Amino acid sequence: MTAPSVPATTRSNVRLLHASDIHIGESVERGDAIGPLVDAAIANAVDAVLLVGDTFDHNRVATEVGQVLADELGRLDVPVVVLPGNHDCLVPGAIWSRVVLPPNVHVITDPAGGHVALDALDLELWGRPHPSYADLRPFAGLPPRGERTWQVALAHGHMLLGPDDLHRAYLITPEEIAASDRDYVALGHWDVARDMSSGGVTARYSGSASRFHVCALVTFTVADGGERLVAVEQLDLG
Ligand SMILES: [Mn+2]
Repeated sequence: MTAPSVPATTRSNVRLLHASDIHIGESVERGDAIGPLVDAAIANAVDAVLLVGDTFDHNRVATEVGQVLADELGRLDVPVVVLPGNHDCLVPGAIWSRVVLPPNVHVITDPAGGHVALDALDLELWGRPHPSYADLRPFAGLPPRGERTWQVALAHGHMLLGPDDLHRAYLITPEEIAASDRDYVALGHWDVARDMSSGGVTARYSGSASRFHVCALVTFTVADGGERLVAVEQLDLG
């Protein structure tokens, strides 16, 4: 995770909370089940929160339940970037389209992949949301690295680690992570937290915030020499 030149004006430290697979509507029913995650984001003074898919278990979740979750996210005074997963995909009538989102919440909706730029953090995020229940390759169409110092990709899918994975949907390969040229790849879809770094690119499944009560705390630092440093630790939500 090194790069030769970083502008002197760059913020020296950016902290992200990365979570996924909360599955509200299945393992947990209430929209305020996201409360501990919001509390952890506040307690750790993170600069942004990433929700990398399957925040909701299905699109039949009652609008009122979804609104409680949206309102909980509105307690944060930092941006929240949401990538819809295969369970909460963007079909007509999707739960994400039925709630009123607070202004700090950004849902990536472009089926070809969309950017969120957070200028105050000198950070740019890209992700390809699940537009339907059909198969897709989450890294398809990943554009080249952008201009901002910190570049993150969000991807909700299944890591192809061996022949047994070939029949799975939503495949992501270690080669795609290695070639992504991102500072961090925030993964969702697996419930178990797992490091998926490849080819010098830091990548991780955060683990399910509801089933295993974990998430990832990601810290970006610009070293004195100008290198971009990425540190990831697991955060226990209790
Ligand atoms: Mn999933």
